Amino acid sequence: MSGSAAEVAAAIRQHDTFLLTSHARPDGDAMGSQLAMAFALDALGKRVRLINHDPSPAPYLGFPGADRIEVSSAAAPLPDVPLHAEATIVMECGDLLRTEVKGLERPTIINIDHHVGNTMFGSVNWFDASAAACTEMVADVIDALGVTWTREIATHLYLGIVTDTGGFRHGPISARTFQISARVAATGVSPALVARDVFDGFGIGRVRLTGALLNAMELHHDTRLAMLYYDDDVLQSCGATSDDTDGLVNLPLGAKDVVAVALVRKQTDTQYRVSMRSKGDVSVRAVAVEHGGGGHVNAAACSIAGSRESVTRTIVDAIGHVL
Ligand SMILES: [Mn+2]
Repeated sequence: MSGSAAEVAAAIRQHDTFLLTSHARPDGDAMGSQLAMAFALDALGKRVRLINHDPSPAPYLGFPGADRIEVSSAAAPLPDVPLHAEATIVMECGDLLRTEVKGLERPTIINIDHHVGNTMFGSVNWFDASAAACTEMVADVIDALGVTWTREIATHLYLGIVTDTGGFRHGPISARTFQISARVAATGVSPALVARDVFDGFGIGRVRLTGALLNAMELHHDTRLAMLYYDDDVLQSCGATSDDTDGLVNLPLGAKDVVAVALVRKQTDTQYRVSMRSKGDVSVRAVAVEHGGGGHVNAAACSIAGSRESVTRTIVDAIGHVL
C-alpha cells in the first residue's frame, strides 16, 4: 500500500476541472469507479468529463450516468480533451497506457488502483492491493471529501464490488468490503436488483455462447487446467458479441478439480488474446507477465503471437509450470 485517500482528496480539492478515465474494455469496477467519483465531484461543484477508449459492457448501460462516458475510439481524436481539464484521475489502471486514451497527460495525474504491479505513473498515487475493488478505494476518497453517498454513488460503488469479486466469491474480500456494502444497502440501493442487472442482463446469445464454449472445452494436466477458445465465427453462430464473453472464463472453475482456466480469443490469424483465471496460489499473473501481460494472481491476461496450436501449446506448458 502506498499513498492514501486523504492525499487524493487533498489533490482533488486543489482543482476545479477533471478528466476521469479508466482502462480500455472497461469492466464493472472501471465504470463504477469512474461514475461514483463523477457524482461525488458533481456534489462538490467540480466539472468532470468522463472518457474511456471503449464502450461500457451492455448490461451496465442502464446504470445511472452511464451515458456520460464518452468513448474515444468512436470519436478519435478528442480535440478539446487537453484543453478543458486541469487534472486527470485514472482509476483501475496499472499504467497510463492501459487507458489507450490519448491526451491525458497533464501536471496533475491522480492514480487510484489496486492492481499489483502499478507503475506509480501519477503525480499523486494511491495504490492498495488489499482492496477487493477499486470502488472500495473510491468510497474512501468520497468519505475523505466529505460527500454524502447518494443512491447513484452507492450503486456504482457496489457495481465495482459485486463484479470484481464475482458476486462475493474471489479476490481480497475483507471486512471493509462488507462495511461498504452495508452502507450501500442503507442508502436504499437493492443489492439483489444490482446483481440481477449485472449477472442476468445479457441477451440470449450469451447463453448460447456459454454452451458453445463449454462444449468445446479441453482439459489438461489431470483436469486441473481447462482451455476455452472462441473466434468471430463462434460469436456469430451464437448470435453473440464480444460483450457477451465477459466473465465466461470463470465457468470451468465451477468444477472442484479445475484450478486454472485459459480463454483464448483469436484476434488475427497470428495474434491471440489469452484471459486466465485460477484458484488459490496458482499464479496466472506469473504466466501473463512472462508473456508481456499482467493482472492479479487469480486473474490475468496477455497477448501471444503465433498459430492457434502454438499459442495453446505455449499456454498449456506455461500454466503447467505454475500448477
Ligand atoms: Mn478492479
